Amino acid sequence: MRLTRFACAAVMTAGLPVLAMAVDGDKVLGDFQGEGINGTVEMVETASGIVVVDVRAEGLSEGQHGFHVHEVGACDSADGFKSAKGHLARGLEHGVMSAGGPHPGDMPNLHVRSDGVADAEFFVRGFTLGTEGNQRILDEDGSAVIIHSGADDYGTQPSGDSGERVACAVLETGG
Ligand SMILES: [Cu+2]
Repeated sequence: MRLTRFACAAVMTAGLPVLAMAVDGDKVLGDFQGEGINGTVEMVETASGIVVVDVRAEGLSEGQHGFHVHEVGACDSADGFKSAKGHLARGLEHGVMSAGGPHPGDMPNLHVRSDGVADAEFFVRGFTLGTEGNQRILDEDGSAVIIHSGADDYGTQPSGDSGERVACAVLETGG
């Protein structure tokens, strides 16, 4: 039985009321590492099975950046984050444009404006934070989230022609 509830709180910021929404459920968290890049990613699985992804990162170049869950929970900048291995694929093809796709770990491009900040929240149906099933990301060797240098074209194999890996976050279970 998965514990899920929604909690909302009105927060006063600079005199403006801001509705801060916290989603409770199975959760994983990660801190990005990368040259001059800082940020966090949080994923919460809701009662519907949809995962809410909340990502914020700074120090990125302007433009679109491929954003995926990769197979192994290891981020080593010395090897260009190759230690995270390929996409969490589970026998599927990469990209929403592929008939045999997408990979469970495929997510939308992050859009970054001139201030170098990516700040996004979106829903994912492709993977689960549970420990069973073919679409689980919390398997024996963990998983990592990678931000790429360029845009994912959502079709080219195996990673959407999205370029080098510029940031990496190992996913860890959180409270
Ligand atoms: Cu990737």
